Amino acid sequence: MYTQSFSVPDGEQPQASAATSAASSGKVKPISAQEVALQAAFDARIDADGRIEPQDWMPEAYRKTLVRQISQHAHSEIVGMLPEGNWISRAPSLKRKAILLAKVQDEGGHGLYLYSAAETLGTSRDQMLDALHTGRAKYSSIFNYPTLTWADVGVIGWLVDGAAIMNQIPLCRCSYGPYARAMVRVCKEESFHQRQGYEALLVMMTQGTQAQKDMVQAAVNRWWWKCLAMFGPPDADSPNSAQGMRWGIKRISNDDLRQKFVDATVPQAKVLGVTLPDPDLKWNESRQHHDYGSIDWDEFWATVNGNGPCNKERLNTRVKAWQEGAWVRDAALAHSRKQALKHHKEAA
Ligand code: BYC
Repeated sequence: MYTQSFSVPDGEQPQASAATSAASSGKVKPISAQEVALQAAFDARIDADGRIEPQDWMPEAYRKTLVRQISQHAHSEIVGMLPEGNWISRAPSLKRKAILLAKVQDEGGHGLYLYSAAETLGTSRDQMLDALHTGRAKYSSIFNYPTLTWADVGVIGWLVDGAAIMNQIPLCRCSYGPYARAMVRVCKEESFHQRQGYEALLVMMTQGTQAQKDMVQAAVNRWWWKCLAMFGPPDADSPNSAQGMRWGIKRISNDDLRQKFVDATVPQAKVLGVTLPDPDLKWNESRQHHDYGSIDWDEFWATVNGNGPCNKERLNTRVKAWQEGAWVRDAALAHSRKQALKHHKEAA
């Protein structure tokens, strides 16, 4: 049984649970037999690894967790357009420019699928974007670092998208239907993103000048540790993991995904001819995994909490785009009102 409703991380009281709920007055309010039955049906479906759909009853804590995770994921996609967008006008060839344009556009599309999935939980897109613009919502730490050279674009594809795929493949089996279905398409596109990044780096490493090879290595050095941190805090310090796993939202823990990513990336780095910047990185025969060094969690939390190198720039860019796009939203709404009126008149 998943009587998880009492463990909402921020202490907010769920609206319904399988037991009793404490009202703010301090009195214990018994919940109805109907609510108990609904919770039991929900738990049974989760136990059976079934899907929860928008019209189904769900505990408020489950809904809230999904809105948090899906909206943060959506924000990450649209903020994630910025570091690479920085290089569209400076891509080294028409081919690279076309590929990068398509990739950045895909990220925008991912944001839209994900906002739509979150909207099915009863939160509006305006509410979610307001949370982003006012700094109340998180987005992935990784997008608060600058893209200093063209090699950063390749490394983002290889490592950042590689980490994203590792994290997102299990989300295709998430218990919430709209999120799981959105992730199927997102993962297909992420796979193309990862390959284009790897291929761009491979060309530089096999056909490039020494200066280009050095540029790739420098970019790998800058991004490697940030990519490991992207999977989130260690399991022991991850307040949301246990509950997310019990609900079938998360399927593999932060540390296990990080380990899978390291194991998958080491042979790719070898083929590429780059060194991963970790003297402690080595194969551990008894664990059948690679050991790796310590991640700087202080730096991670500083970045998550708004003090990374590009946090302010990223947020200001999003707020400016939202403000400058107001006329487009107004025009689209006016057009849709006109269309509705026209159809109404034609039907009359
Ligand atoms: N950055 O208890 P935990 C992409 C927060 S898009 C910032 O482990 P949870 C791409 C976490 O939110 C990549 N914050 O949480 C796009 C929580 O804070 P709150 C985005 C992080 O939810 C464009 C607190 O730390 N992917 O790849 O169980 C171009 C404690 O963590 C981070 C997704 O969003 C972080 N890295 O697990 C290219 C995937 N890590 O919310 C590429 C969906 C943790 O309690 N999300 N935090 O205030 C997830 O899988 C999970 O939400 C996470 C965190 C693994 C990220």
